[in-house]
Amino acid sequence: NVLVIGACGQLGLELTAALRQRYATEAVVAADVRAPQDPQALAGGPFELLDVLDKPRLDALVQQYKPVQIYHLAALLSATAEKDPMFAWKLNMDGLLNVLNAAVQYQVPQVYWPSSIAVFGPDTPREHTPQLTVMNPNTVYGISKLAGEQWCEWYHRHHGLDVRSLRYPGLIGYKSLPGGGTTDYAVDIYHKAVAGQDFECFLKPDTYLPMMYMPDALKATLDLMHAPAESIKVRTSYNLGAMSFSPQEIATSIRQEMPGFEVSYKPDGRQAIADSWPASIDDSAARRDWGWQPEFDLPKMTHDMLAHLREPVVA
Ligand code: VAH
Repeated sequence: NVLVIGACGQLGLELTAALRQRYATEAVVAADVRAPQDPQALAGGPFELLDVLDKPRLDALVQQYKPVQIYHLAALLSATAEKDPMFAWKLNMDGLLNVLNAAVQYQVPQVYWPSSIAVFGPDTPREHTPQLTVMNPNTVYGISKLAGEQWCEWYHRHHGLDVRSLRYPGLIGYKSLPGGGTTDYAVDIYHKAVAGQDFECFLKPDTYLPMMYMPDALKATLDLMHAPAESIKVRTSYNLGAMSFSPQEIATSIRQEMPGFEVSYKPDGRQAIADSWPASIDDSAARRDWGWQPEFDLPKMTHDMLAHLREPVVA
């Protein structure tokens, strides 16, 4: 069995579907603190209500399903976390520690936990940000991800736990609506374009951020988790890149297919978060250790996103 915690989130919905394709649907247990909004989203496979802060409930599920892998995705993202720092720290940190302890206690062979480019801060080199560099995150989310990376490395060193992690860039997919992320303008912009609405962007037009199309993020996650343990040299979290673009570049790529699409810019508090993050990532360690290679660039992603969002919703 495989247990996905936070299965109803932006990444969770897609990763659960990808895991159910790769293994048997029945073998992938989706868990989240609330049932999915769209009952169809996780249909067909087992679903369990789980608040990852409820350690006895987590332990009971781990003992019941005896997972060979746990994907722990539940967290508050950057913008949301800034609005509720103490709960964000509790969920992001205690949630991770509950999972790491359960994995050691019940000998779970592998754990996956997502980190983020948010672990970098304003004094980190912004172009081709290295795997090892200055890291002074100034968001609650970034602080929790940096601390979480160090805990993962500690559990690997002290308990031999095979926990693996990726520093995701902004992730863009068509299966879920934008969440509380600073990069989520790049999800919302496609929904507005397909709905024939103009888009008001909460970042400046020339704000470059590292981004990745969801299929690439899913491929990277499964490639990492299936690489031989001896090839994994980074036990904090791997830098992972695919492309970087600005709001005006993604708007231009959409206009190639939708000429009349208009975008206005009204930066808000999320601009400061975006300005503290890198503009591009050096992911040579991931390419060296387990053969990382992205497939989607901006034109290819835009074409695929618009095609999927235009598909009539299957009733
Ligand atoms: C966020 N989408 O914006 C997430 C991600 C790198 C960004 O961590 O918070």
